[in-house]
Amino acid sequence: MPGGVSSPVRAFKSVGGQPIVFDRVKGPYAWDVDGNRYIDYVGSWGPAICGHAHPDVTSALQEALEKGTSFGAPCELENQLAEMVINAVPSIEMVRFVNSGTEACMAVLRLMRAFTGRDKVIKFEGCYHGHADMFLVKAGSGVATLGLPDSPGVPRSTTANTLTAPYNDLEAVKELFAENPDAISGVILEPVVGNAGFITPEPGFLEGLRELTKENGALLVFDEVMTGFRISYGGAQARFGVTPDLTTMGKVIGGGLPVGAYGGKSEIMSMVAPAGPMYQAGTLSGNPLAMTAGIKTLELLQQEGTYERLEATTKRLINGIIEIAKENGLSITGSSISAMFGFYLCEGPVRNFEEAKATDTERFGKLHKAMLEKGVYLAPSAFEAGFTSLAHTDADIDATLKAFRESFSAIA
Ligand code: KE4
Repeated sequence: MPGGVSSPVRAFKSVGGQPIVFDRVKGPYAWDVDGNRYIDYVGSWGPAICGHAHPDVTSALQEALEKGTSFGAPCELENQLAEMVINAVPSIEMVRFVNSGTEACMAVLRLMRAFTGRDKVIKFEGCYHGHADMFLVKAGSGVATLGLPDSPGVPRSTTANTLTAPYNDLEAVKELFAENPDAISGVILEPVVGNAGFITPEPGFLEGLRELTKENGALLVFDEVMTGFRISYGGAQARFGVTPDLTTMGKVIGGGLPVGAYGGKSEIMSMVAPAGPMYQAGTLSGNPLAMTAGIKTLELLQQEGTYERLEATTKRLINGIIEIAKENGLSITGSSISAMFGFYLCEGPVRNFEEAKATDTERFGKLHKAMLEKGVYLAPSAFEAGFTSLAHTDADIDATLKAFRESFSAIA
């Protein structure tokens, strides 16, 4: 297996050392094959928002297993999850399930182009929309981590239609529209960036993009693969009150099984085959196991007080991290929204990918290793976000901050 992993960021390339091989996960914890326990702030990169292996999810899966794992035919469960997504996400009137966030973003780009008849798309430096060719331009996540601003094997012709702008820079987007009149199908972005570290939208940025796309007959697309059902039950769009035309989702809506989705206005989504001419398909899309895990996870998230709890837990964590780093004389800037957080080992503010690159990646590598030795598992890259869950208790946060105190003083 290339690099010994199934996904590059897991290889610890940017933090050094050997990756930890997991044996099992439960609640906020992961155990490696040597039996060491870690408090986990990756949560499988987002799906484990209710805690790993939640008993309600695993028992529902055991029941569903008896009825088979994949039908390749319509089943009630996909309609049930579709209804939950439609009822939760302001932009979504119709939704199509796929098997990963990458698939969802690939399909949504094809749909943007099909609906507008225009080929160009605007993305932002440091945002990651999966590994499809046309998005591998100044992408975030593992591409940033591995310093691969573009990837070999991606023809220039494919990325010629991908325009980029710095995150939080409305003027740059305005210029791109002026330079490419009637040629841009739309703008796609992470409404809260989790793939260049953690970057929040400046006040007015999302609203400005909503206006700019409308003025230019282009579509606004929120890639909520990471933020969906995490920033709030209705995603970042509900929390910030800005409704895009299309939305992609993944991670949480699969509850740990492979699910991606794209959805939006019926007028646009009805272009998707077989309702319309835009082709997209998938053998395992909407399979009953993945739908069951998604349904159960969203049911758990509907419980009273869920997002207040996630907000409080994560705020206490990030505020503690910043305070302790400063006590040790380290430069740090960081923030959190609901169950997502991030920090950079540099002076703030960090409003875009360029400013994020000021982070001290070498010192982050030392911190990551020190935290591992103290039983805390942080994302193995300075250009990823951190994830909390309903399973992280106050005691877990206290233990984590204790580990940060010891580690920051060791690396200061
Ligand atoms: P997947 O194809 O990995 O399911 O989703 C791609 C994707 C699309 N959009 C956003 C905003 C995403 O965050 C992702 C995937 N996120 C990374 C974490 N940075 C997945 C982890 C990995 O690549 O192993």
